[in-house]
Amino acid sequence: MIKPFERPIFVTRPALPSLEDFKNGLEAIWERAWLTNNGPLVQQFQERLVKYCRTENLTLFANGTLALQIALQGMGITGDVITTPYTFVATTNVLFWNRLRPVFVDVEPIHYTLDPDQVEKAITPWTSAILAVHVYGQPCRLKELDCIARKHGLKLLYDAAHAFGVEVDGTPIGAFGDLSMFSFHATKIFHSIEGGMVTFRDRKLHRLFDYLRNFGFENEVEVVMPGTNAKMNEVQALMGLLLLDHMAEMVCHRRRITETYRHRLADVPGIRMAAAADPGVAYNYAYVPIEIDELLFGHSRDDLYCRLKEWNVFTRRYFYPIVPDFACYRGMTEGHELPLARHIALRVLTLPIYSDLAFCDVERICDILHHIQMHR
Ligand code: T4K
Repeated sequence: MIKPFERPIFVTRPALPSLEDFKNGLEAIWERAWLTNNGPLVQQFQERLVKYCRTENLTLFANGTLALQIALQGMGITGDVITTPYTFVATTNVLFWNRLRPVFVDVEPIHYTLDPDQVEKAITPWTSAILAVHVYGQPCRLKELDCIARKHGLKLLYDAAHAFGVEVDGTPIGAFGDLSMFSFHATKIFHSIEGGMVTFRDRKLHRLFDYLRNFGFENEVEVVMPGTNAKMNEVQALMGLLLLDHMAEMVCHRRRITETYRHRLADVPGIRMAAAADPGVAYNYAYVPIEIDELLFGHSRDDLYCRLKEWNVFTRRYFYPIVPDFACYRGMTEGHELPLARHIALRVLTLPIYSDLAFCDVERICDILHHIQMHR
């Protein structure tokens, strides 16, 4: 007899370092009484990330949204930006904040990332950039997007919010395109409570981003451009530093969770796990998306989402609705029908995965899914 969980099982829970280590770090912060404005821990975090990401061209921010918003501004992107409708709304919001026009084109059905063929068809004289998303941490079709961007002289930016730690043929994912943004939000595989980072090709952007995230200050008496405040603080950096040591083991645990789901759900009619990573990709197992086929499963995706709550399992419909269906973006699809993005958004459910999710809990979630399917 399967029982509902005694406590809620959320789609994710933040990874946490040992409280002892965090307290020690806080004590040191207290002694220094240095909390923000490029403090020693932020500098140390930056240095550690330079090694981890294997690039000097990297800037830290208060969160991923501000990181991408400032990146677009700093790179001088104007006009139209071709982007994906299948993402978290922040990807599109940052375009709006830069007075850029999002041109939504459809996604491909394997990893749900921007479809390069659709991108090429949508290019006009007003297009200045492509903003693609490594959805659930799965790399976009990098070579094709790179070719298109070069051929048409467009900037290529990646929202890599989900993709920290991913490598393709031994190259860190942040090395592709002109710039990549990573989110270090508490719900991400790796985090600094809130936080964000960009990695970029053009090293001149370094100084620019430093100005833009710190009011445009050159020194105490000079402001060289109208910047904003998007600095990471010391407590954020402390969390990031402590978790970075555990990155490999966190990825390993998540890989085993994903394999358990894949194995246990293989024979449930109407449930299809999203495709595994392509050969050559070292994946970070950021999310566990499944697709529900209502006819075979016997319940719609939304019905399953509600039923799971009765068992105390809180999955998420990332990403439903698609961005152009939000009130503020409605009517902006201009002839691009987006059938695949809509189809996927109605079928995908992301299952719980996090660092301290026990394997017996994963087994129980699978038992519940079997049970719901059998009692249609
Ligand atoms: N681009 C993409 C593609 C993104 O996915 C995101 C963020 C961004 C850009 C922007 O990056 P940031 O500016 O956030 O750095 C969450 C996150 O808040 C958001 O960061 C993330 N994407 C998005 C996919 O997921 P919500 O609205 O689903 O969060 P929330 O509060 O409902 O949390 C989800 C679950 O996590 C909860 O059911 C419980 C659990 N949780 C959450 C928090 C905050 C905890 O257990 N503890 C916690 O502290 O957006």
